[in-house]
Amino acid sequence: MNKRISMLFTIAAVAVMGATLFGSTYTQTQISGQSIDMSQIDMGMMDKIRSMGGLQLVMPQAFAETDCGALADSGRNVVEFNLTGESVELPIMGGKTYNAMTFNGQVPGPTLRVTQGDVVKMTLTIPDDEVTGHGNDMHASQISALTFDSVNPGETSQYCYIAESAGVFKYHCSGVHLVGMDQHVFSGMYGIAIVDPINGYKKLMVEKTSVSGGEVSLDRQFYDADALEFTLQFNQLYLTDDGNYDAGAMFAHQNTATVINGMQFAYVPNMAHNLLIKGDVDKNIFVAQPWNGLENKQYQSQLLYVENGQHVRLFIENHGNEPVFFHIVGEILDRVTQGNRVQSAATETWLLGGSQNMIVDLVFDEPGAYALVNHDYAAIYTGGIGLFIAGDPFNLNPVFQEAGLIQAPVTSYAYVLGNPSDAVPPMGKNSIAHPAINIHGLYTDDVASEMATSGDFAVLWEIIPEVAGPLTDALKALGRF
Ligand SMILES: [Cu+2]
Repeated sequence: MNKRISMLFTIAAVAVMGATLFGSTYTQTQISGQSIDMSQIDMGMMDKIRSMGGLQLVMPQAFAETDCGALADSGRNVVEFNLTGESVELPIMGGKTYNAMTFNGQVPGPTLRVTQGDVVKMTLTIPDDEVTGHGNDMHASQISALTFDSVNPGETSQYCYIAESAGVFKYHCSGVHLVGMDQHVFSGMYGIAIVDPINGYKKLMVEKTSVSGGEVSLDRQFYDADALEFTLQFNQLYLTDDGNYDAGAMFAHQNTATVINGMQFAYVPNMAHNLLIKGDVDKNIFVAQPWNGLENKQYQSQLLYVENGQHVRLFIENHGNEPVFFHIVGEILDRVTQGNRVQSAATETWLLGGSQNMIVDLVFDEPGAYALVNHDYAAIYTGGIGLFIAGDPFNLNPVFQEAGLIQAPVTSYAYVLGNPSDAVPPMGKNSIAHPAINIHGLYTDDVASEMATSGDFAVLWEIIPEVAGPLTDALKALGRF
């Protein structure tokens, strides 16, 4: 470790310790800033607390509810969530790799999906040969922060909590007793938990207008709560040229890349799309296609396919140090929800600070390509962009039919090519199943080959070479090129 980096680590550690030590001072300041109206205080309650020995005695009782044994028999549904901390090498744009830290060999970590009121039994295992300890801080829980302390190599820890609040919640490594937390998170140790509302999601109302008898009037459209769902997790990379975490760059807020679900430009066209739309695998149809070729396997970029007139639900989390100005070029966000509360409707862009999330509901009315972006230009040009393709904007149904891939026209290309697995959450209370899911994401080869063996996913790097011939013939037969 060179001197500059080692000094920065010291500064990081001191900063974290400082925040921990002085946390109580901040709280004190905040409390003294408020005026307390004594007439509103329940004196009986105050006496009870005093007779119990003060607030400290009440607290352990509340935390005791998170005991795994007691919660297992509480009549609640128990969901097990098993994570393993693993340091691995993963690719970045430009044919290089970086030293990643992961939960279960993938970035982001697996998405946990539960229903409000479920018990989550979280088990974190750190293998013997892992180079460092790791912890896991689950934002969906409401338990003592001490629970999230790190686990040493060769050890396992477990805690349980009730997922009481609906919404999207981050989870992330807490470093080694908080030290290096920034390094572990920015190297890949983050993910989300989706907590579905116990009564399900709400119908979506979209305001439109219609014309009748020469008069324009409001025409509200209602969509069933069931939706086609995607997850989009924003973050940054702070890396040195040789792929190590650059703490100096992080402290200076000088990120080297913007990633969505762990990758820069993960959801842009690839050579198969070039072939279908331009008749040539080498003719790029988008300004940046860094993950173009089949040799990229699970890392080859893929597109996000939706139907027109379909209720689409996006679970979005900002894991990064920079704000996300979430916008979809060509669309309006029909509804924005945080927690289980609607924050906005018919809005163009919604701001997410660090470790903040939202659920966006929308409907794509017109066939076309729609770019989802962090509308910070520095973020867009460093990888914070992806494409939704709605309906059949490139008139490919005749091509797919001619090539014998489908019998009848399809309402989205997902029926032929599937949607990328890293953007598809587990099925929940009001999920519409994706027609097909392909293997895509910042996975280790072990994880990708396990997925391929399961038979649940389309392995496009094996399928595309088989259908490239028939597709080329179909394009020629239809006189496209
Ligand atoms: Cu870690």
